[in-house]
Amino acid sequence: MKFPNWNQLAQVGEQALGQVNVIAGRMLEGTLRLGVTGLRRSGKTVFVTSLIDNLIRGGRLPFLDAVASNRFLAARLRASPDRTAPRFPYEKYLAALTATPPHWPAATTGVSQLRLAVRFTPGSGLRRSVQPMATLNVDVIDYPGEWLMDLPMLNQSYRDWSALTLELMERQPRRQLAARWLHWLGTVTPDLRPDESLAREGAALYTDYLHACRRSQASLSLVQPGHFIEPGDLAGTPLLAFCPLPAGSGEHRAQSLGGLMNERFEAYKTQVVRRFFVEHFARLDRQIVLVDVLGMLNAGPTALYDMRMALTACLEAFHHGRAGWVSRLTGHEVDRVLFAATKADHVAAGQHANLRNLLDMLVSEARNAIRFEGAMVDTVALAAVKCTETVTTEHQGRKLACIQGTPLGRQRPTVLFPGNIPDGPDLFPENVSQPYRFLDFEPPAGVGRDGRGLPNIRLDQALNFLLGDYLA
Ligand SMILES: Nc1nc2c(ncn2[C@@H]2O[C@H](COP(=O)(O)OP(=O)(O)OP(=O)(O)O)[C@@H](O)[C@H]2O)c(=O)[nH]1
Ligand SMILES: [Mg+2]
Repeated sequence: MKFPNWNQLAQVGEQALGQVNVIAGRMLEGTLRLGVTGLRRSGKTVFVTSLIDNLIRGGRLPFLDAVASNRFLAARLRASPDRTAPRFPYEKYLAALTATPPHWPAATTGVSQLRLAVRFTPGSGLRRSVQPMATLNVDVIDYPGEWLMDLPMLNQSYRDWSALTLELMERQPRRQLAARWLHWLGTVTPDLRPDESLAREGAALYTDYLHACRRSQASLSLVQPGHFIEPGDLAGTPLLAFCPLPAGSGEHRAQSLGGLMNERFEAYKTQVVRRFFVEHFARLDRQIVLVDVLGMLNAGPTALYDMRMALTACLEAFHHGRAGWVSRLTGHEVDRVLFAATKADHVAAGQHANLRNLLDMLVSEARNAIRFEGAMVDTVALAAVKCTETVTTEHQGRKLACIQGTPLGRQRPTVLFPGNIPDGPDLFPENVSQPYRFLDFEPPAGVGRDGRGLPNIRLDQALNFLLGDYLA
C-alpha cells in the first residue's frame, strides 16, 4: 500500500476545504422571490428599474440596514433560472430614463423577469466565520397591470362571473359605457346555437366596453378579463372570444351559445390565467403592492371606489394565509406585504404622512386580513424616481410648500403648488367639482449621470422591509 506524501495530503486538504466553502457558500446563497403587484400605471416597471439600478449602482439607499452598517458589497444581474420568459430590459428602461430628453418606459405588454445577485457580509459573527461573503438572489417579474385583474376570476364559475359583471353594469358610468354591448345582449339568449361569429361579435363589443372603462374619466380599474385589453400573443385566438351572459334556462348546456361561452371561460382560466399566475406568482416570499393613490384622487370618488374593489379582489386571491388559492396550490406563503403609495414626489414632502395614512385607510380591509393570517404588513409613501424637489414659497404673506419639477409635456422646470391631501376620511367635499389636480412629471434631466442609483424617495425603507432580514 502506498501512502500519499505531504504535498498530496495538503492538496486533498485544500480540495476538501474548497468543497466545504462551496457547500457553505451554497447554504449562504439564498433566493427571494419578490412579487411586484399593482394595477395598470401604478408604477411597477419604474419601481423594478429603480430597485435594480439602486442596488447595482448604489449610493442612494442610506437606510437599508446592510448599507448603513457597511455590509452591502455589490449587486449584479444574473441569468434568471426560468428560461421561459424574456429578461426584464433594465438597460433599455434605464437608457430611456437617462436619455436627453429623458422619458418614461412605455406601458408593459408582456411578462419579463430578472434575477439580481446581491453580495453582502453577514451581520452575525458566527455566520461571518463560516463565510465572509453571502449572496442573495432577488427574483422579480414585470407584467402588464391589466393581467392582475384576471386573478379573481380563477375562483369564479362562468355563471358567477357573468352575474357579477352584469351587476356592475347596472350602475353608471358602466351602464352607459356598455350601451352597445348591452344592446347586443338584448338580441341574444344563452340558449341559441353555439355560433362562432356570434360569440366573436359579443366578445368584440364587450372588449370595446372594457377599453371604454379604462379610457373613461372615472379611470375604472375593475376591468376583466385583463387579456382582453392587453392580449399579449393571444390576440384573435378563440381563448378571447367570449363574454358574460345571464344564466339561461338551460344553465349554459353544452350545445348552446351559453355552453360555448362557458367552455371558453374555463379554457381562459386554465390556459391563460392559471398558467400565468402559477408560473410567475407561485412561491413568492415577499410582496409589494403599488397603488397610485394620487392618480385615483385626481380621477374622483368613482375611480377610488372602483380601485379599492379591484385591489381587494386581487389580494383576496393571493397567498395571505392558507385561504388564498396560490398558497393552496403551492404550499408557499408570503410572510411580508408592503403597500406603497407611488409617485409621492407629486406632492410636497410635508404631505407624505397624509399620503401614507390615506393609503392605510384605502387598503385597511386587505391589510387587516393579511395581518390576521400572520404576515407582516406595512405601508409607505415612496417615489421610485424622484422628479421634483420640495421648495417653500410665499403667497400672500403665507409660507407655502410647493414642488419644483418639469410637468409632463413641458420643457422647463416650474414651481407649483400641487395641493394638499386631506388627513381625514372626507376626501371629496360636495361643493368642489374637482378637488385634486396632481400633475405628472417628466423624469428629471440629467438623472443618473452622477453614477449613483436613480434618485428616489424611501426606496431604501421599502427594501429594508422587503429584503432587510435576508441581508442580515
Ligand atoms: N413622478 C413620478 N412618476 C412616476 C413614478 N413611477 C411611475 N411614474 C409615472 O407613472 C407612469 C406609469 O409607471 P409604470 O412603471 O410604467 O407603471 P406600470 O405599473 O408598469 O404600468 P403598466 O405597465 O401599464 O401595468 C410612468 O410613465 C410615470 O409617468 C415615480 O416614482 N415618480
Ligand atoms: Mg409596466
